[in-house]
Amino acid sequence: MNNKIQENIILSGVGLWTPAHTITNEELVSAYNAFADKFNLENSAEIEAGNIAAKPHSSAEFVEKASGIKSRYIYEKEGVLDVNRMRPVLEERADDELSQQAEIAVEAAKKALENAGKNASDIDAVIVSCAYTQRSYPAIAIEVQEALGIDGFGFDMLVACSAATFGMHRAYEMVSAGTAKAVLVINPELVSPQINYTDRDSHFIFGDVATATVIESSDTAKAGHGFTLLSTKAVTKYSNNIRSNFGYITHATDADPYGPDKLFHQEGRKVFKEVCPMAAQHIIEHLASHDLTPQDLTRWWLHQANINMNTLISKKLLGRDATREEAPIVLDTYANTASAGSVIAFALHHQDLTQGDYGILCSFGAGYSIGSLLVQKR
Ligand code: CO8
Repeated sequence: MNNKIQENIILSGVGLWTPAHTITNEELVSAYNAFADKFNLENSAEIEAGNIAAKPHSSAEFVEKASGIKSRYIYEKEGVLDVNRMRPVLEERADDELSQQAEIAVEAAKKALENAGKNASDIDAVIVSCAYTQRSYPAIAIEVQEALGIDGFGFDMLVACSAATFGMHRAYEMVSAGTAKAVLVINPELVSPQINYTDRDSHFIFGDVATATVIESSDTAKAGHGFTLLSTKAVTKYSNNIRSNFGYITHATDADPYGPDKLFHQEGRKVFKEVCPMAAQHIIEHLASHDLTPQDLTRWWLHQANINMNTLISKKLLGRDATREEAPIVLDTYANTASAGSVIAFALHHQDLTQGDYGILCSFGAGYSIGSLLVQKR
């Protein structure tokens, strides 16, 4: 089936907010290893009796080789490297203060508006789309709408790794249907509070960030600026291999609200094996619906979970390794930022494209969920 090609929906602005703090692999591993030693000492009798397993050391070399990650940005570093805490220290804010997530969303949104040449009065819908929201209601999007002075409406949506692309899909459809003229899609990925820094398998994977995009009609977009959003494609397939069970039900089940299963956990190997072929097939089908092949693309802004995944996917598509110019990598410094990875890659690596060049943004991961947007430089 050929995609209905839209020529009047424009991705006109992108914004990236990067936290001030960083944590290197070495810092993280050294804190984890100190924690493991302390745990093993405190539990030596139980470990010797074979009742619990000793915690093995993590290694900075393993992390870089297995994931491509060297460092990550973090909203609040205090507490994460403290062996007696192993989680960030965030203050509880009063109801009349801006929430942490709205704060970083506003920062990214302002940059996207500036990049698109828009004011708050030009926007009539706000979507906050990310892996977690820090509360259920009022929606973070409505708080951001208020903070920026935007009329119209806003809502939150959660689709884990594909929240950003799926949020942009909704904006595309709203502009296409005429229910909004210009939509701000924001991805405040404040994920560090959900990371189990005491789990060797996953303590290194994530970083915090916020990204935002403006999607509007060509009637209002600055002439020649931005990218025409040609079409979108999405697929989901249920999998328990990436999961977080944190939620409001815990209040009634009496389970530990912060137990290991309530935080991010995954079967990383299975995810790798199952998601890579799905993502490659998804992209091929999306391009084929436009009579395009992978060779016709100038740029691939891929999800940033693991460098080996991106290498494998681009190899399946191109029959060779993609160059860093073709498929930029940002996870070496940002780590996995949940749904924001492909948008960070787009924000940092799109300025050199010339009129008519094609590119694709594609997310893949938890759900499973895969979302892509085919764009063409105006
Ligand atoms: N240090 C040293 N050794 C280690 C470590 C470590 N930290 N961890 C594991 N090892 C050891 C293991 O014990 C194992 O040893 P042995 O062979 O003796 O048993 C060996 O290294 C290999 O272990 P793995 O098989 O686990 O390692 P992999 O090579 O598979 O690499 C990865 C692990 C990096 C996790 C890899 O499997 C991977 O990246 N998979 C894909 C993961 C992925 O994409 N996940 C999606 C993430 S979800 C998402 O993007 C958004 C979700 C929502 C946001 C949540 C925010 C909190």
